[in-house]
Amino acid sequence: MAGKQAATVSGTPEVSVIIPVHNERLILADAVMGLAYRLPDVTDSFEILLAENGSDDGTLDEARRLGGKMPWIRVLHDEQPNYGRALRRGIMAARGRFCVCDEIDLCDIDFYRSSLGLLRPGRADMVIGSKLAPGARDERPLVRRLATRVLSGLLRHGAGLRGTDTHGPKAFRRRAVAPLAEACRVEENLFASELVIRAERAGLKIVELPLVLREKRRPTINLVRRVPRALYNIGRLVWLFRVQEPRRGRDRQP
Ligand SMILES: Nc1nc2c(ncn2[C@@H]2O[C@H](COP(=O)(O)OP(=O)(O)O)[C@@H](O)[C@H]2O)c(=O)[nH]1
Ligand SMILES: [Mg+2]
Repeated sequence: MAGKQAATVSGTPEVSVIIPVHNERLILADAVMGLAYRLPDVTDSFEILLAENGSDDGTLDEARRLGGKMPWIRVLHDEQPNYGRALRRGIMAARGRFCVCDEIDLCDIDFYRSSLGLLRPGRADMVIGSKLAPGARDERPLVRRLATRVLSGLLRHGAGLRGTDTHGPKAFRRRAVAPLAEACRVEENLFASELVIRAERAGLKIVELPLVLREKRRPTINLVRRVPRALYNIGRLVWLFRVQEPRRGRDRQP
């Protein structure tokens, strides 16, 4: 790795990779080192922010151990498990011109290459990896593919989402998106959806890329346990975007 490392430590990196992590001790080091090995192929300078919260399996110690050895790994920590809060903290702490928000079980360098290829020349402000865009291949179990379709349908019909998917990896121009992340009101598993809807409403140039999704392991939190909180947070988004912040005329696009 050392020979290939190209991250700046004190200067501003081109790319900040933000990865929320929760109870990922078993795959953390391999995933981070594998990603760091490939990142120099797509950028001259990067940092990796591991936004941990609420783990009870030693993930935080493992993340700090990695950060102690490699100064371009930065570790953020909170006590309570909260995916959205971790992601937002990562975005607010990032220093790069571009951010890539990833998941520890994905880390697909092809997405980094394609999204940076669109962001650098200004062809996009935000690039979203979509499991539902034409050409996507989702290799997860049927029940999770169905859950993605239901969530996407509820967001589209209820909260005015225009895209197909909000939960995949995302890359964006930090200065365009950080203020939107700060404005988001819903945390946990629906933070990313609110962020994407806010980006759409702000008129950012958004491009979806079809994902080929192969997870390195099954999700850490059981799908059924997530459903009540997800439904509650979808309800909050519907209320937020329909009642509290309805679209103004100029926001309406075909
Ligand atoms: N910080 C933080 N990260 C989380 C939390 N829940 C999930 N993650 C991370 O979010 C990413 C995706 O989680 P995963 O369990 O694969 O769920 P999936 O998105 O449905 O596949 C992984 O990097 C997890 O470690 C959480 O409560 N807090
Ligand atoms: Mg996953």
